Amino acid sequence: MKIAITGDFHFGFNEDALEQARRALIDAKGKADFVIAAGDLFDFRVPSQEVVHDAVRVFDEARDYGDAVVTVVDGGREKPGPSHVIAIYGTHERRTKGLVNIIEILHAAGLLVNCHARKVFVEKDGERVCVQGMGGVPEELAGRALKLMEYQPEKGCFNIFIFHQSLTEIIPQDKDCISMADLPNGFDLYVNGHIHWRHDLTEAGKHLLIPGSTVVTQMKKNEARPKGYYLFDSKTGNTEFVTVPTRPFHHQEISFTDAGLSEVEEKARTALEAIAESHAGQVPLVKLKLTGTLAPGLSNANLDLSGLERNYSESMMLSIDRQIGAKDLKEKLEAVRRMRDEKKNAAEFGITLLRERIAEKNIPESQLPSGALEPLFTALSQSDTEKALELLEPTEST
Ligand SMILES: [Mn+2]
Repeated sequence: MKIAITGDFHFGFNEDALEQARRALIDAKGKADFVIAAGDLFDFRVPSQEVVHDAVRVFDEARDYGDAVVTVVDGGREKPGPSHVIAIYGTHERRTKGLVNIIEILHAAGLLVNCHARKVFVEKDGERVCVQGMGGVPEELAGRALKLMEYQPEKGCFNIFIFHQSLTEIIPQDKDCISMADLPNGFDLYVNGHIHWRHDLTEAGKHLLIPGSTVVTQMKKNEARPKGYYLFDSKTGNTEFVTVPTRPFHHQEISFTDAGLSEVEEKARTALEAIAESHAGQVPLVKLKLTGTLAPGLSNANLDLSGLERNYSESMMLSIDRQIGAKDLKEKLEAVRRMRDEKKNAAEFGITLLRERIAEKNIPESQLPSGALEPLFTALSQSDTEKALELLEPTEST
């Protein structure tokens, strides 16, 4: 059978999420016999009714992929599966025990099949595929949860295991997560969500596909590769990545050494101009990362790029990451160590950082509430912006 492997739609994240996932699901019609969606189909634990409404329409449109027969084994009983989309919930939809998640609601509504802790069989032309899966859990619990669930492949089937976790093989800096060795043995294919850029790898005899997200959520360099879904053939093992048109994403880094302010602005403008030209008629996502050092005496606070941002506000969705002139990592670590040595608590540390940021912005002392940095910090840390504004503009309060 042909299987479309996708996930991380993040419905509700932005205006692109729904349309780009829909394109993938509709594109797979006529190519795949059924679909696997590996979690994080929604961006929120409790999505708004508008997002749910849009999602219901998409899953309704994507219910039927042809004549493969889906059977769900639930509590020992076999039931016909109402959809060719077989999903799990991810870390974004997961809710605490006793509360119902949106993937389970859609399962109950017959709009998809939630295979978390259920066996799902798909049959066509004498071939049988068995799909099992585990919804997303906190990383530190994943290893134990996998053992407790005692997943076993089914005899006489092509066995697929779906999960939604980080993996040491791909994110080595993630110390709490599982590795390929922790996955249940004996499955013919493993599918993981969670990681937003695609992977096709075989490790310790386990073939793993990670389709990546259908929407850019973090503007990281890794996400600049084309988005889409895997089309996997269970008979031949053939794997193909099918690209789906998505909003273009550019990640560009420009590095400077002892640069003047106009040099930075000019180079940034030239780069943005080239990107805008190459996407005429489109509105690409653009992350411009400025790194390196400014000329002595200049700091990040002297660099005003608001004009540049205004100029390109219509032709792109621009985010400028100003790491230029920033203290190097060594100095930052040193600052943290100093704080620790001085036994400052998190609040004091926060106030110190706020004081430093205010100094960087060149806000005159006279405009600051005297001795009121602590209440200001408290208001900001509690997201009480009204109180914070009141503290910053004491004369306007009546
Ligand atoms: Mn995700």
